[in-house]
Amino acid sequence: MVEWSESERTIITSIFSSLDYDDIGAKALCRCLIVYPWTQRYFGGYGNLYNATAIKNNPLIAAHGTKVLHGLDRAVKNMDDIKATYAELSVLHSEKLHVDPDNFKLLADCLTVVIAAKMGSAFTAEIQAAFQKFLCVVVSALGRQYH
Ligand code: HEG
Repeated sequence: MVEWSESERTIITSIFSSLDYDDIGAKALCRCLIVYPWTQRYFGGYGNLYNATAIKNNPLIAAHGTKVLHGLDRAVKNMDDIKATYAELSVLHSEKLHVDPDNFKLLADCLTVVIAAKMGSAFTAEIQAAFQKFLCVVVSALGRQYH
């Protein structure tokens, strides 16, 4: 069981309460698809992913980025049981979507970079530590149902 301090809980809740889901979600997913191009293979039905410009202008990718970020809301609301919260989503990514679980960490890191860029100097070491801890638990939970 993961232990959260009050200050970690406050940091995570406050990051998500002031988040622009459309902007950050799209930027994080775009960054992942551009920096780690092999992650594009799961989005074959999403139209033009030919280069960075095409990816950034693709409305289906932007919408999916928003959806993924809203997927994280559930972890924020259930910080004490992220594992169970994501059991079903993990099964979906494993058995139906066949997403390699290594990719969860890549997307999580892209999200950290995008949030850090947005927050600038407000993204202190303490905030970074709490945020990366949170994403680490999410990544682990999403990978739980793989076998
Ligand atoms: Mg996944 C669907 C969340 C990483 C590829 N992802 C979804 C859905 C959610 C979600 C909430 C919708 C599920 C549904 O329709 O019931 N994804 C989610 C999170 C994270 C993640 C929270 C990690 C932080 N996903 C991820 C990664 C890839 C991926 C790294 C591939 C590189 N997700 C993926 C695909 C779909 C979803 C291909 C189906 C999209 C579709 O149906 O159009």
